[in-house]
Amino acid sequence: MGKALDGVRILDFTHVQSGPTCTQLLAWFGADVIKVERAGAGDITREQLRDIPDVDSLYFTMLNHNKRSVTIDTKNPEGKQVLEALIQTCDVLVENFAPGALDRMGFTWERIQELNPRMIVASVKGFGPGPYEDCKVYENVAQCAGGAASTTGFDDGPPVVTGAQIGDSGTGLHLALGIVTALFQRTQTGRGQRVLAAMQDGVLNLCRVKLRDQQRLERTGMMKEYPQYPNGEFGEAVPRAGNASGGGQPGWILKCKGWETDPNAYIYFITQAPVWAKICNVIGKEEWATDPDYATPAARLPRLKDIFAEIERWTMTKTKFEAMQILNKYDIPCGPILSMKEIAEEPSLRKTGTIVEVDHPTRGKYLTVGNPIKLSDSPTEVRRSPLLGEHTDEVMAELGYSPEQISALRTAGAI
Ligand code: CAO
Repeated sequence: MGKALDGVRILDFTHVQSGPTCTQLLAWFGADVIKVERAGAGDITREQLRDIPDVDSLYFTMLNHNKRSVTIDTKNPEGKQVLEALIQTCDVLVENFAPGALDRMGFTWERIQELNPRMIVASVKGFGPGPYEDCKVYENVAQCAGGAASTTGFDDGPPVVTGAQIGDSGTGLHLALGIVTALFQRTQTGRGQRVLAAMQDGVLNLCRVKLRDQQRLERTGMMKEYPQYPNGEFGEAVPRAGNASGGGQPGWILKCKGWETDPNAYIYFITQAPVWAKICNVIGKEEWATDPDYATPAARLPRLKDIFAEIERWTMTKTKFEAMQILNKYDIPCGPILSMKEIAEEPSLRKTGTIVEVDHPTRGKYLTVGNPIKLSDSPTEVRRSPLLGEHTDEVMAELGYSPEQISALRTAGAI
């Protein structure tokens, strides 16, 4: 079966996490992704957080599936010529260097346009134009500058960063959408364009509901579904809401059987209004279904702490999976807190290709997260990440270089 992006060639100049997640997605959709790396070193993540000496790290292998790797020294004049040949034959250049690095290499937007006016140049940067545009940025900087950290954690503690890589992988996703959109527009205009996804913007986009709450707070001085209500204080900015639900249906994380020893014996419980009577029945508080102090969502808001404490008395008598099974029977929305170990071992995720076992020539077998986006006509086959420079000769031959020319360029240190 063909793939959605068959025929699209990506010059992948990305490194670390944000850019590689974007190009990995494009590769999974069928694009030919040619990753350009420096000879001898490569993407810095190849050697970061290694669990096996001298073997590409999981950090690298899990972000670079289905790609080809070529080594080019793009600061060497002959290496630059090879890069120019690649620019002329690719559809998209994706990069996430520090601001200005591509220009310093001599590949300005104008120069790339001269070489290939159809080229789409897609960049991840930490910040968009403005006071911080020249700054280098990593994941947690973006989480802090994008509004995630100030709104995550508990009211009585410091700001907290989340384990979900919303700054890196989140921005990679945003960039991938920008690229396919630009490819679509190119079918009408015939022209390339620049695509920018700033990590601060990407994080803020994912924190949209908190900007909603900022404005609600400014208008009304309080937010009744926040744990600060009714007894705590609200300041000028959206406070940290602990585990409160971000939406209109109040929720909280509750202990389950075994919580004393298992750090993940918890369940997320949502007191969704349409199933309130069922919740009351399940926890043995039938009278709450009709009691005017509890019967309506508005009446419950000032009592949420007590309500969740009562529900927790019930969840503590069940394991998270037992609770999940019972609650689902009554359509009560809830979710067990799953550890990475439980997720890695979950058979249904293996079956759908969301967790995939991959074989690697030097590492052996390892688990990775497969393509979370499933296309019915473009299924994803996860192939191992390339070794450094594994495809240099192959790609050079495709560009028309003879074996003698390739060997001369290698001797000159250009590839
Ligand atoms: N041949 C020759 N030189 C190469 C090369 C190649 N194949 N590939 C890269 N280089 C050079 C670059 O040209 C650059 O050189 P100059 O600084 O002399 O212009 C240099 O390598 C390093 O690039 P960098 O500044 O991007 O790398 P860094 O490790 O110092 O910074 C990072 C890393 C991530 C902070 C920075 O790239 C950045 O801010 N990127 C944008 C935001 C981003 O994506 N952050 C998320 C990263 S994932 O957490």
